[in-house]
Amino acid sequence: MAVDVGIIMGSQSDWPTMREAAAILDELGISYETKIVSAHRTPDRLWSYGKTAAERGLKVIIAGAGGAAHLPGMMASKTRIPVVGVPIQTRALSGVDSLYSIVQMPKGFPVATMAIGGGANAGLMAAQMLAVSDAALAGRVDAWREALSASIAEEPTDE
Ligand code: RP5
Repeated sequence: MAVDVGIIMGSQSDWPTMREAAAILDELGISYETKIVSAHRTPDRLWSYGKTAAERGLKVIIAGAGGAAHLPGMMASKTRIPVVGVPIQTRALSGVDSLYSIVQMPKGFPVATMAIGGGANAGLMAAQMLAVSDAALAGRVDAWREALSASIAEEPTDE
């Protein structure tokens, strides 16, 4: 069964960040799969995932990695399916290493890079991409955004 979004990550340890993307997709009723695909530890898995992504019907790939975070960029080099990159926060360098590894792609192979730890926004970015050609989803995304705006108090309180 084809799913719209592939959520991939370099390690099990990335899941706490990446499940925030999954939670948004759940909220918005978007189908997805989750896989551990490491650029360094499972390069053959990366290659075959990228090679088959389009024919399997994936429409967006959300890729999270930390440290020497080559997964999003390598995936972008292997498939024309848009890749949303999530730099994972790291202990040694706070995720700046991840961010720099993901964001500076050469012309021709872009990765839409989120903030460090930006799993939720990656889910929203994927949803907004899909909503361009899905009116029902567009309505759900608009409602999600309106609910968030409505939840913001007009004035601060002491509590
Ligand atoms: C990267 O190395 C992963 O994306 C992860 O963020 C980082 C550390 O991985 P583990 O040592 O926790 O498996 O490949």
